[in-house]
Amino acid sequence: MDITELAGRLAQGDRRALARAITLVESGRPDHRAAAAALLDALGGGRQALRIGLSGTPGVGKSSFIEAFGTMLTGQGLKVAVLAVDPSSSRSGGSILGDKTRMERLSRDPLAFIRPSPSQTHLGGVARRTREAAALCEAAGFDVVLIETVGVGQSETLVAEMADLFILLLAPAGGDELQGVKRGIMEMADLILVNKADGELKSAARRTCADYAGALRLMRKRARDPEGFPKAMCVSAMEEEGLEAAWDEMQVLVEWRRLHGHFDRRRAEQARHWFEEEVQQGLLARLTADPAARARMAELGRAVEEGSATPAKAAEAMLAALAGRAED
Ligand SMILES: Nc1nc2c(ncn2[C@@H]2O[C@H](COP(=O)(O)OP(=O)(O)OP(=O)(O)O)[C@@H](O)[C@H]2O)c(=O)[nH]1
Ligand SMILES: [Mg+2]
Repeated sequence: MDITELAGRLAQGDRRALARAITLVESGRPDHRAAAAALLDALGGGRQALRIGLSGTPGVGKSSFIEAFGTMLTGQGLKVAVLAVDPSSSRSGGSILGDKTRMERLSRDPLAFIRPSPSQTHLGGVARRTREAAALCEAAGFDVVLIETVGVGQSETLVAEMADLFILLLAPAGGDELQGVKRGIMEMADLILVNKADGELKSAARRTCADYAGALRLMRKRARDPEGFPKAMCVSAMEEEGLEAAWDEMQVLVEWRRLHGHFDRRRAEQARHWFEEEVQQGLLARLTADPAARARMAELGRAVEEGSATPAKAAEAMLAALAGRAED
């Protein structure tokens, strides 16, 4: 299928076209990369979905939450896409699919589209694929794109960089201590949801929620937030409690940001960030894929080892060589 036809079908919301297009952006083959770039270009960036990043440590209830929250949204007639960034290669390809039992309703829902993380180890590659897949879902007419990631390491930052809203999912803590959530991650959150606020865990969830609400109030105010945000709230994915309240808060926040120009500005900044990221990745790829560049790199490396060139001088020569090739 040619790119124009694929773009046309995708824009009509054809799910098979969307699945094919995502497969295309997942491919690392240079000809596929070129086709993917042409496809994204043909689709333009006209349609917007709300991109929601969701992070949380294993077992906190991300899959259960997405199942319940996603089903609530499709119940309102909204089209929901679910993507995942999974940095651990061992689980790749299985993280969402293996969760079919936890997302049983959503995976059968005609208004929902679920796509597992590709089996790629390189986090940068997964990030690009997810960002491009999110753009494809937007073009295909989805209203909400949920991007899930396991809360370990760098992946939250990547997801926050491609989302309009970033949600941190937590479980009720035993004591009154904060759950060792890194400050940097808290600073990215727009909403903290304490899940499992049901049954015996309910009072612990309320305490945890109060602790985090207090911690959030102590943080530096961000220009992109109205009064009272970021917020901490209790939810139960299992009992489907608090989901509508959480959705209401998300909408309040998004409306305010749209009204004050923060929404579009953030998207613009993100686009710029990904452009720079893409150039850097491209340079690195060139460094490893191009035999001439590799040879020059090895040669300069030896010179540095032998002491006949300083690291700074050799690096300068290497970068000049790469820049020269870029102009070819
Ligand atoms: N009580 C209670 N249990 C929940 C709730 N949500 C999820 N669980 C349970 O918590 C466990 C983990 O839920 P998942 O949805 O698989 O969690 P996850 O964050 O997707 O886990 P990973 O995919 O391993 O990272 C399961 O046994 C769920 O039944 C909830 O709202 N209340
Ligand atoms: Mg899961």
